[in-house]
Amino acid sequence: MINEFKNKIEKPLRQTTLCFLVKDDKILLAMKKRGFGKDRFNGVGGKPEKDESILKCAIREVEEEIGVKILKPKKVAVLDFYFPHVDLKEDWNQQVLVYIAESWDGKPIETEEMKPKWFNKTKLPFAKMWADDWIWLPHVLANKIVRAEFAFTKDQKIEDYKIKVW
Ligand code: 6U4
Repeated sequence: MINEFKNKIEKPLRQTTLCFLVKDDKILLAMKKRGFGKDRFNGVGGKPEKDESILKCAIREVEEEIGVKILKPKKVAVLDFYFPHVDLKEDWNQQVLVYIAESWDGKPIETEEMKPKWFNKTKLPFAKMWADDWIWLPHVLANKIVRAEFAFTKDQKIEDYKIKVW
């Protein structure tokens, strides 16, 4: 299923970023207030500006969306998301580079885009998150590296996936 759809996509997936702040047994998620993924808890991120590196994008997005400057973010996962039921022109298919930051300057604040909230790592609100998160996020929180691909149904449930964990 994923391979069949992949063959129809002629250009590389566009990349976006997703960053989680982690402190001891806590992880910071943020409620997305608008745009793609609205009304879900997620890490913080978005798309790069023209000619911006993906790492710079990760740092900028966290600063813009929750007001903190992350220090030494660590890349922990690469996730390809495919939406076979959405017109290619909508450009929903994307490769998300996931980062964890364990140190930062400032205190997370609510902005027009996101409302941050701390959760216990073992009590994540998966019912209010993207349908893929329960599959890969626990590995990342257990200090593993993840490479995965997901295809979504029309109503954004998981249709198919592959995951490799190191
Ligand atoms: P901006 O640039 O912030 O105005 P917006 O439409 O708000 O655009 P976008 O496209 O920049 O959002 O970022 C999408 C965000 O959602 C990225 O942080 C990656 C994340 N994301 C996308 N699909 C996801 C999925 N299936 N599971 C997940 N995060 C996903 O956990």
